Amino acid sequence: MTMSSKTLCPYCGVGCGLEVLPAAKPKVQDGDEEWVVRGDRAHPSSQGMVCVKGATIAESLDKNRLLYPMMRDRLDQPFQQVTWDQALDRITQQIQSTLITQGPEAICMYGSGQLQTEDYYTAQKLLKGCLGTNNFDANSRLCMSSAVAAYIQSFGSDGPPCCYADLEITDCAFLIGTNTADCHPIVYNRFRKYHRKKKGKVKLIVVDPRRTKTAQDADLHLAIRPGTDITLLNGIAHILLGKRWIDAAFIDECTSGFTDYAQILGDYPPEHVAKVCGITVADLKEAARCWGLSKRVLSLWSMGINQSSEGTAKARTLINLHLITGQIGKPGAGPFSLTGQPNAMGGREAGGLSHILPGYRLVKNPDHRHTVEVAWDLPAGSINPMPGLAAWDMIVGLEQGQVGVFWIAATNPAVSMPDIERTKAALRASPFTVYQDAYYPTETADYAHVLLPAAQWGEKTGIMTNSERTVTLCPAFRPAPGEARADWEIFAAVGQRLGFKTQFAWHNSAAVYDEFVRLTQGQPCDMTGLSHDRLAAGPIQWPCPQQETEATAANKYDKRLYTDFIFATANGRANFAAFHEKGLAEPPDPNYPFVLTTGRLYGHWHTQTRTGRIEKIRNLHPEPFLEVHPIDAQHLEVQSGNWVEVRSRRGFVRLRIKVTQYIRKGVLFIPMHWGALWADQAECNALTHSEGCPISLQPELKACAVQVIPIKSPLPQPAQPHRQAVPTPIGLT
Ligand SMILES: Nc1nc2c(c(=O)[nH]1)N[C@H]1C(S)=C(S)[C@@H](COP(=O)(O)OP(=O)(O)OC[C@H]3O[C@@H](n4cnc5c(=O)[nH]c(N)nc54)[C@H](O)[C@@H]3O)O[C@H]1N2
Ligand SMILES: Nc1nc2c(c(=O)[nH]1)N[C@H]1C(S)=C(S)[C@@H](COP(=O)(O)OP(=O)(O)OC[C@H]3O[C@@H](n4cnc5c(=O)[nH]c(N)nc54)[C@H](O)[C@@H]3O)O[C@H]1N2
Ligand code: SF4
Ligand SMILES: [Mo]
Repeated sequence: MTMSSKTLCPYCGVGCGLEVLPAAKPKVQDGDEEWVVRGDRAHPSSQGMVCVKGATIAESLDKNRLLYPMMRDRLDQPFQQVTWDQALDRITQQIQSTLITQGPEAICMYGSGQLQTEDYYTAQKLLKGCLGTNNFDANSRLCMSSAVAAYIQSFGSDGPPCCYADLEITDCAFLIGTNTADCHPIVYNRFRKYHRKKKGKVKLIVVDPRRTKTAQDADLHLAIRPGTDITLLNGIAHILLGKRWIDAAFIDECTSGFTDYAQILGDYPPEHVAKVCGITVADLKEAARCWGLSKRVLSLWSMGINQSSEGTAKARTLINLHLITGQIGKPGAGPFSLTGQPNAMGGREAGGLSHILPGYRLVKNPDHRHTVEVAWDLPAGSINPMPGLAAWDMIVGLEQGQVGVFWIAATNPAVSMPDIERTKAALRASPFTVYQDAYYPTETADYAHVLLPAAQWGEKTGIMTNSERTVTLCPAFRPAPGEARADWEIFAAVGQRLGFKTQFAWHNSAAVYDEFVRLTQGQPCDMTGLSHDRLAAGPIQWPCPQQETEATAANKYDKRLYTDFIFATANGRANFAAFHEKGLAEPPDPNYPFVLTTGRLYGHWHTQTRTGRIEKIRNLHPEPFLEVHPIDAQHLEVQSGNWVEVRSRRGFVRLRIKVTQYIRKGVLFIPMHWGALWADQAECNALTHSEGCPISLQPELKACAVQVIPIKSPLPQPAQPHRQAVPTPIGLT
């Protein structure tokens, strides 16, 4: 009998340990569950817990998989099944001809925090090293890039400084722009148990325009107007400064820029702040009191902060509160950005955005480029000194005919990008799109010239790092279906065909990982003590330098960064930032009077490629909807269940409404999970815009201006089962 395998859940950035066993009952038909999944009690991050997504993952593994490479010349043609050699030759030729006609800048790859570290690393070597273009970006640009930019600017380096153990020792958890209960359920469970046990003694503050499941448990819920976070945070700091609830010694010895910051705080008296944010002065003061008087304050944040036209400024302004109070580098305290995807952290380590390089290095830094070029055995100057195109800039590049090869892996941009009609038009204009995914159909497959079947979780061996820097080996426990291959193998095969034989000579992913960790030596994310072999014995948290191999054998999983209060900046001090709020990129006006926000539901994962194929989860969230406050519903003369059309300047959707007290008046919410494959005209990104943060280039997916029009005749078919039937491509049997 096959033994159980220990691995990591391939959904969210909590990174729960899973144990996978072969099912006792034999498989009767395709799609039947072959595997039993349960929580791994030995995993330090999750301690045996799992949520509904992790628990049901096995049901999706064999449904609607992409099995063979397929190709076509034009998007209006059907796909033809081809061999791997044919597909890889075609891609190689297109890269070679594009290099000649348009140069390296016309080659783009758009990847994902769902790739494993080895996949990410191989792609960086291919694009940034061998091809000489930094045009590798990932869906993390829509997700984590504001947090990355804020950490780099405030502390001198990326890297969340906290760990999950902090959830169980803090005196005050400040959750801002995060619906942790639904989106990081096991992180939330760990805190909630502790919060209940310490009733009254430990505070939970939640800042969110919606009264989410997370906000419902809060001691204090600040339901601020969308986009007013900076005003709120500066308002809290104003009170802290006034009351002298600050750590003057820490400010003096460990930070820079306090004077400028203190000066702008003068503009944030409580009455003004309460008015702008739409909260009471008493609640604002209570929040400041918790920050000022709690011994340990831990803040958690995710998309309500990052997905904003001032995302970096928001995150830095939150970090300011930790600096002014000295709440960092000690147990139970610090600014903790929760990563969304299972290996968004690994992507950052491997250099998986267009401005960074492996080992937390920067494209713009000549020493960093040199180190990487030497490690890759490439001539000096191979790596371009300028950052490449960020996610949305690739769409603009397609529109302008500047892209000759667009290679997409492990993401579904025809649903998840902002301003989706514009995105789709750009994809239609692409001369050559390669789409590498595990499933078929997906919305993005419609826009591909070449489809490459990817082996997914459980079918390839690789590494993922979770939000608290814990690194887990995810071994293959089942064969890949059809001809699917690991992403890194596909990238390496193209690299070899392009003539880079020695650069891509690895025989397995363990060798890829060994090469990658060498590039982390001496960096904040030093992982030179890690290898597949070592991680086979269990997960390990970084930093883990080679010389610490013995010490980390007794790893307690509560490593923190900056415990010596020396930061990764040139002078060792953390930087304050002085930002005023600029407001939403598209504020409401008389024509478009509502602010629409978008986000997630507990059961579904993003664009439903997996969760839409799991019955239990479909039953949990059967169809898309629009949340409306009762007063707004009254003005619109609509009730729960009525149909409405929601329009922005870019597009429209048609949905049923759900009237709820749990949203601010004037604010609406649509879940992001329903793309064209799963419902008619319910894609929330038909409405969103592409304006982003000027520093992190992360789009403001959390707010756009819309109008609502009741419609009389209900539309046919939201999530219809017929949509899940797979159209059989020509040549596929
Ligand atoms: N169930 C489930 N879990 C997931 C995922 C999933 O698809 N499904 N995806 C994973 C990924 S990749 C990510 S990035 C994370 C995202 O995790 P979260 O960030 O927790 O999820 P979201 O629902 O996108 O947004 C969080 C909250 O931001 C609030 N918000 C909107 N505008 C503002 C604002 O201006 N200020 C403040 N303070 N709050 C605002 C919204 O009301 C929403 O409740 O979840 C991860 N976990
Ligand atoms: N309006 C709005 N839009 C949003 C957001 C929002 O809050 N609001 N959130 C944004 C954020 S934070 C994120 S992270 C994105 C997520 O958006 P996407 O990345 O587009 O969403 P997923 O559905 O997770 O797509 C992942 C794809 O990878 C495939 N896959 C899984 N494993 C593998 C593998 O090992 N190899 C390969 N090659 N493929 C694999 C899956 O089949 C799936 O098609 O959406 C963004 N878009
Ligand atoms: S909390 Fe996240 S990592 Fe844990 S089981 Fe759920 S989806 Fe998977
Ligand atoms: Mo994300």
